[in-house]
Amino acid sequence: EEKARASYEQKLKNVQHSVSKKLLEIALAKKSNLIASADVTTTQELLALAEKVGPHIVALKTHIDIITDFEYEKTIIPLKELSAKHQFLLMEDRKFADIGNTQELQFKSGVFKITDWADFVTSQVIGGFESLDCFNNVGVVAIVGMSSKGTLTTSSYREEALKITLSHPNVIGGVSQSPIPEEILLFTPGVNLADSGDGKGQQYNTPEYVFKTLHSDFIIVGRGIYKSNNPEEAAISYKNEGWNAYIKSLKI
Ligand code: 5IU
Repeated sequence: EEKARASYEQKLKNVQHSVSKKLLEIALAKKSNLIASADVTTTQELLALAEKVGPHIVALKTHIDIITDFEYEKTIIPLKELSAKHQFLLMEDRKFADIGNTQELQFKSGVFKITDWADFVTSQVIGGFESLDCFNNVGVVAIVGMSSKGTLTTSSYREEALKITLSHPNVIGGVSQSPIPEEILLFTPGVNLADSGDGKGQQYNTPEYVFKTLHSDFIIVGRGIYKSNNPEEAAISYKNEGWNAYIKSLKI
């Protein structure tokens, strides 16, 4: 069952998409496979978190529609500056789930104008292959499997979702709690060192488990970092745990 995983260097040689390359380059440069999920609700908290954890992460994952006081100029412009200053990418976890035309409007219009600032976005693939065509200026992380209790992403759903994930040129990887083919990147949320769940259906694993068993490429950590008394220290500890677990998983 246990087999050595592909290294970031090996993946870097094989990936085609520019966003996949950037993520792997940042991972190697920072010795980090950590994506911080910034599930905070004000611009001030978002920017403060980005400033603190920025140096230690490969990407900051946002839910931009939960920011109460969102203003493009006050929220996005400084966030972009922090991403350049600390060298991390912006991952908007929008989880698009509609027909292509509607997803395109949600991606390009409204107040958020995700197309103008996100480096990569998450999308369901339930709308079929062509629903992903509109994301041709960013990378897409396809939702293959969810971390929550009772999710409908059964093995037969995941198998079909993977067909789209592997064949669409805009897709750089998948979110899943199961292993996926090595040619794309695996992003795994539901990672926490202190808790096993949140009482609302979330289920947590450790970095050790996700690298060893799933051969994940990137761990996504939300409350483990932003709810911590010291988010910077927490980010450093998830970064180190994640990196050590990755190194170990190379040697199995
Ligand atoms: N997220 C999950 N599980 C999933 C998918 C997305 O937790 O299967 I798809 C998101 C939700 C939240 C973050 O933004 O990842 C995890 O946050 P916590 O570490 O606070 O649970």
